[in-house]
Amino acid sequence: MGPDGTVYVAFENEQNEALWETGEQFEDQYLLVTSTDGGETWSSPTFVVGLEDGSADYPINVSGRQTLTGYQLRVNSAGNIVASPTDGTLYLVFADNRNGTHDSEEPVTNTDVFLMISSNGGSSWSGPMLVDGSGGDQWFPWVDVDPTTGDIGIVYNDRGAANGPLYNASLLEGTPGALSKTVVSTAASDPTMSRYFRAGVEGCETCATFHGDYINISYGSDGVANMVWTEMSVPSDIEGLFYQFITYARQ
Ligand SMILES: [Ca+2]
Ligand SMILES: [Ca+2]
Ligand SMILES: [Ca+2]
Repeated sequence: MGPDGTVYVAFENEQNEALWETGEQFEDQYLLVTSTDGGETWSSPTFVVGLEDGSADYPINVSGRQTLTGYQLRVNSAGNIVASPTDGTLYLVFADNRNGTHDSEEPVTNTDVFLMISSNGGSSWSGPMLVDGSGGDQWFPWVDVDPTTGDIGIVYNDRGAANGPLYNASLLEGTPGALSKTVVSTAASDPTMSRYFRAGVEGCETCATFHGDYINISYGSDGVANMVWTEMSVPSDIEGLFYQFITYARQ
């Protein structure tokens, strides 16, 4: 909700076939609807951005869901929208595989986090701005605005420079184009050695098919970022496998 009370809802759908590459069975776009009367009535949807997250853009896991290379976790491209409480600027984040091997029979992920910005209530947008283009996967982004400064924070899962077994929860803070990154997880997660949701497929027997959808950041009135994410770093009752815990941090 913007400082003038306008409500903004962003959502994905698969219906814009003009964005699909040859052979796609689905591919998402982000749309926006707004309400200026507290949700009594809503605008028609307007286009924000097309995504590279279709049926030929990600590997498929044992459950028939999109996943990341070397993992079995179900993932998707979704992020969120937030309106700055200080000046009403809209920020929308998502992650997709436009910088990986996509529209292929054998997609290889290098998903990245992107930011869309609107300074006129969603009438027009700038972006996608690449905010973390590291060579491994970055996914499940969430953005919020620090009400004391107007700066943004984006939390997301992060495999870093290359796609090994481990990932962390990372945080970008600052202004668009001048974001600084810190790792907020206490220890790296290993979703290939999971106590729960084990895929049971050859070469990835103990890979988790689910790691929680999604992770989140919310700034308090004190300007501190409150963050939650799923962490798979704590040894479980089965040797070598890790629990899935909900982890919280303030920064
Ligand atoms: Ca496309
Ligand atoms: Ca595609
Ligand atoms: Ca990446």
